[in-house]
Amino acid sequence: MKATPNPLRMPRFYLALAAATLAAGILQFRLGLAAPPELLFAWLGHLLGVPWIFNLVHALPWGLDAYAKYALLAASYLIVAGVGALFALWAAQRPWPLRLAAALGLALAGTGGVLLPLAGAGFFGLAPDNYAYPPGPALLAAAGLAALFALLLGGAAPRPATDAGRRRSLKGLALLAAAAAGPLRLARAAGDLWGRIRGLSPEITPTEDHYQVSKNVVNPRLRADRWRFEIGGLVETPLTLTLEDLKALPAVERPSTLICISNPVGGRLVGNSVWTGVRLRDLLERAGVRPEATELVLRAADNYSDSFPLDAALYEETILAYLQNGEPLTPDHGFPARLLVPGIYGMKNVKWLTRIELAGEDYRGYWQKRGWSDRAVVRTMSRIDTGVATPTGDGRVAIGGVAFAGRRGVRAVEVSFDDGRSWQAAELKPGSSRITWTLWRYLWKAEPGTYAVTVRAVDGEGRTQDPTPRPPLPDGATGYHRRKVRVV
Ligand SMILES: Nc1nc2c(c(=O)[nH]1)N[C@H]1C(S)=C(S)[C@@H](COP(=O)(O)O)O[C@H]1N2
Ligand SMILES: [Mo]
Repeated sequence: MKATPNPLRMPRFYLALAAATLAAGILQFRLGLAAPPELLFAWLGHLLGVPWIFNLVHALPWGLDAYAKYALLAASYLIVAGVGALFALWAAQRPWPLRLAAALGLALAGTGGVLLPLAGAGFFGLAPDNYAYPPGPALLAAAGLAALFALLLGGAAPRPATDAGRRRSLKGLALLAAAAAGPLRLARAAGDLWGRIRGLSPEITPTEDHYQVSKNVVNPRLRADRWRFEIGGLVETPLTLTLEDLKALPAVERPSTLICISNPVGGRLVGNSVWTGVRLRDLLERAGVRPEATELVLRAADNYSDSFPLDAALYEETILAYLQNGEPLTPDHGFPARLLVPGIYGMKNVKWLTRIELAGEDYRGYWQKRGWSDRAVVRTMSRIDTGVATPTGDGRVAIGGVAFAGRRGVRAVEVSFDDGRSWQAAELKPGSSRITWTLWRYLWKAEPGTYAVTVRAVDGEGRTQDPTPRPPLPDGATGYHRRKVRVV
């Protein structure tokens, strides 16, 4: 009897795994088809509940919380690979028709036979109407993947991996890691003091540094030529616009600050970009809002939905934006168009927007059904950006950060070196608007050492930031940011 070849030592096995993973990735990233692992994690999330996930993610140190989703995605691909490996162990010795049949069965059972009906029944915490899982393409894709996998897998005699081969793949991995590390930041050129304070956020956040949040493990990628935007519900004339139509309308351009309701005190889920788009009230005027309408329901291509009151829609600053910092929106920031409603937390700034409905009653959106605030008015926040003070050249040192108060504007920022017993006024960078954050700095003559600094802001209505520590869920975090700052 022949010795059983170990598939783990067959180059074809790894080729098959790589091909399957690549194909699954293409399906997910290009076609927006959810892979079974995404459903699995959506289901785990549903079981755990939002507060749990939230606490777990925010317990991660060193800013890793921002990458939690990618870790999940990586884990889900490992699961795909693991199932594939088990199958491979079994299949290596079988004739190819059997191999193919088994692979097809596995793939169809995984996607079509088990997961699709469960997803459709809302089993993954995804109501059927808020999750698009097109069965046709998904089944075809699963079958294609399985066939590829089964065909690539079999036949070849085991060939022991050589050291040279192993070294090659290590080198490949290192190259991949280097590429993933991304472009090196250019050192900030020395300029005026605002620009020289090390660690201080720039006034305008470059798009690649702007935080991203969405409910999706993998975000939708929409085609500009197929995108349609509709206004319906309680209007006189329902409206449908293409991207071209939208771009042909008079546009406004202005910086505006976006903050996620899940941003913890001192957190980085806040950014300030220049957005260009069409005033929502101009669009609503064209459609003719009926007097019974009180609320807007916004729907997006990822089957996300949210709502806000009609008066917020009529703010002069509320726009349907298609440019961020002068460039078309990136896919992750909502290409081709997203809503910006200043003063209301990020979740109501719907990305990949496809439809707005005027309604006469309150509507609970995706996050409201999961326990988050419905009013979602931005609370006053302030943050210390600098971990090390910057010498100013005249014997003093400078620290700084940002402060934001939704649509109320920032009137003052104060810092304390004695845990809030006494407060000193910080300087505000001139030129910020009511709907953007304000950069602040504080200069003093300091001996080398470590200082515990606390910051607080006063909003445009004269109200001091809320000092009570509260977690982000359900209404947004409160409490003062306190941070150790070194003077060297
Ligand atoms: N369609 C859609 N829009 C969405 C979301 C989403 O998951 N789907 N997430 C919201 C949340 S919670 C936030 S904080 C903002 C983040 O926008 P950004 O990624 O451009 O910073 O988008 C909002 N818009
Ligand atoms: Mo958010």
